[in-house]
Amino acid sequence: MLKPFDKPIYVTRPFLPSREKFADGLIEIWENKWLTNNGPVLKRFTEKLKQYCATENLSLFNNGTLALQIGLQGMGVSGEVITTPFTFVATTHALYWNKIRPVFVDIEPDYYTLDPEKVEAAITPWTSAILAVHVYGHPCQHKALADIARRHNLRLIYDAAHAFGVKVGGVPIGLLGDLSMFSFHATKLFHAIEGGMLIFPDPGLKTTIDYLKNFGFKNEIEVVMPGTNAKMNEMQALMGEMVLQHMPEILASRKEIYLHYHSLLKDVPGIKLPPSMPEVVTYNYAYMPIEIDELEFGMSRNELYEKLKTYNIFTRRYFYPLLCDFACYQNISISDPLTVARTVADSVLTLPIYPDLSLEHVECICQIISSLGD
Ligand code: T4K
Repeated sequence: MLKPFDKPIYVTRPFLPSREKFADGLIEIWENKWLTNNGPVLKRFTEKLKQYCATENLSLFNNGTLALQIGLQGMGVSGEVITTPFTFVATTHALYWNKIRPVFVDIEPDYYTLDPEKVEAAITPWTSAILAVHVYGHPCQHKALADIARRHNLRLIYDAAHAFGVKVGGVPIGLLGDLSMFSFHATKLFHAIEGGMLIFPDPGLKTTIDYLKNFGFKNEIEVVMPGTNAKMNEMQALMGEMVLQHMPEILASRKEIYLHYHSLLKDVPGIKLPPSMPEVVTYNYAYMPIEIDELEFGMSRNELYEKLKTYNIFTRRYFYPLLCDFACYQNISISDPLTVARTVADSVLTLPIYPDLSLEHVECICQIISSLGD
């Protein structure tokens, strides 16, 4: 039997900038005595993100969930929204808090993003938008979705929580659609401890979104809409600013790890890997999903997940169970059988991937996985 790891290997670990540099940044914040509410570090971070994301139209938040919730509210999305069940719960929660009915349709089997044909089939007179997810950073089929949205006069909204740094045809992914939300949570390849960002092509949306994240205040004495409190603070902005400087190394090391996994697992019977990305995509290697075929591999996904824990390897079943199977969404009626989504949710396992994970550790993880199969 192969030896367990001495220390736990988690599905992810946050990238941390130098502690000394972060401490220098804290001195600046201490001197400013400005901790939140559109402070100077946040303003500087915003300008750097505008450059990185190639847009003027963005707004920062304390987390991605509230960013998406406010984005939907700001755009006045209502009625029914067609969305995926194969995502993190926050995607649907953002609809719930806007009193929008989610209509779950299936995903496609290669990259696990919304199947455009299923989207079109689910449109009703009450549909107002499509909420698609670039799950694992895999870009959705944008052309097909945008075509459907245009023909049926629907808004096209992306949950791009996993997709920071992804480009399609050289264009940053946030520029696709009517609105994109990015999560800057500690578990993401780019993070601000916690945080979120909205990007939107309509500059007119900015004022509304900025009011909504600050209680609806227009000025000291006017509240023009029922907003909430979803502002990013100065410590978050400082972390984000520092991590942003390291994006090229973060992406390069994730790529190396991802490709190493692929080369070591591609011939293991019963393990399916996502196909290589289309040429036009610059990927961010956000997650390392594999699918387990129980018969061929000789062990179920759940058994493998449990067995790996005995080796001190903590993989995750992102995203199982399907969202529509959670108690709070179980009563929503669904017409689509969600065949692909169900199969993927029951067979997928996301393996550890983060910049500090050594290639030697990747080799050990793959040896252990291979040894557990038949
Ligand atoms: N849409 C999508 C598609 C999303 O995936 C998410 C978030 C959202 C929307 C909402 O965005 P936010 O509001 O979160 O900005 C994690 C994250 O909390 C969540 O942000 C993320 N998606 C989701 C996919 O994963 P958990 O419950 O799996 O995280 P947790 O705490 O179990 O962490 C996973 C592992 O990461 C740990 O076992 C160890 C490691 N870890 C984690 C933290 C927080 C660290 O090493 N250090 C840390 O500080 O949800």
